[in-house]
Amino acid sequence: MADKLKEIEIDKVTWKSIREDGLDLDYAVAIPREKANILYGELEKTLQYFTGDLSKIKVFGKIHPLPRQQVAYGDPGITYTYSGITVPALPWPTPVLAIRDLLFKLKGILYDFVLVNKYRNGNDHMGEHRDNEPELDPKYPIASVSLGQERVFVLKHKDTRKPGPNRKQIPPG
Ligand SMILES: O=C(O)CCC(=O)C(=O)O
Repeated sequence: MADKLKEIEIDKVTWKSIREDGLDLDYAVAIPREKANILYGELEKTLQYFTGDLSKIKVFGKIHPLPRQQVAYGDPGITYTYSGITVPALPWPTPVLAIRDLLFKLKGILYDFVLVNKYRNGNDHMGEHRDNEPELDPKYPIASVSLGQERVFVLKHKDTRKPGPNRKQIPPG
């Protein structure tokens, strides 16, 4: 697999960008479909998702099962805390390292941690969140690699929750 991703000619990857207030996003289809499918199959064979307490989150003091499968990999000793759980970074599996290497070639950043989310079906999801945990270094961009079926990725300005002309109280009736 690593060889397959190494074949990608990074100079030929076409990037697009969105720059808005509070948003600085570059995106591309960097992994051609055939390679992406092979990589997905390899990940399916290799990854084992967290179970037990590591597959639950705490929201407003209540424990809920995660509405997706999750596992984390990274350099030794790294942990990541969010929504009331602390997940340990397991040692990098080969196909995940191949993605890390590709990101290094594309962006010159050697990532030290990844949280893998698997959405088993259309009901699995990720809730609104800000990725502002203290472990995340704001100097480095978050990289997101999406494999499998097409899914909707929604980006919202943090102020959309504030009161404003588009937010009105609706009386009952
Ligand atoms: O699965 C995705 O692409 C979203 C992941 C995400 O937003 C996160 O893990 O913080």
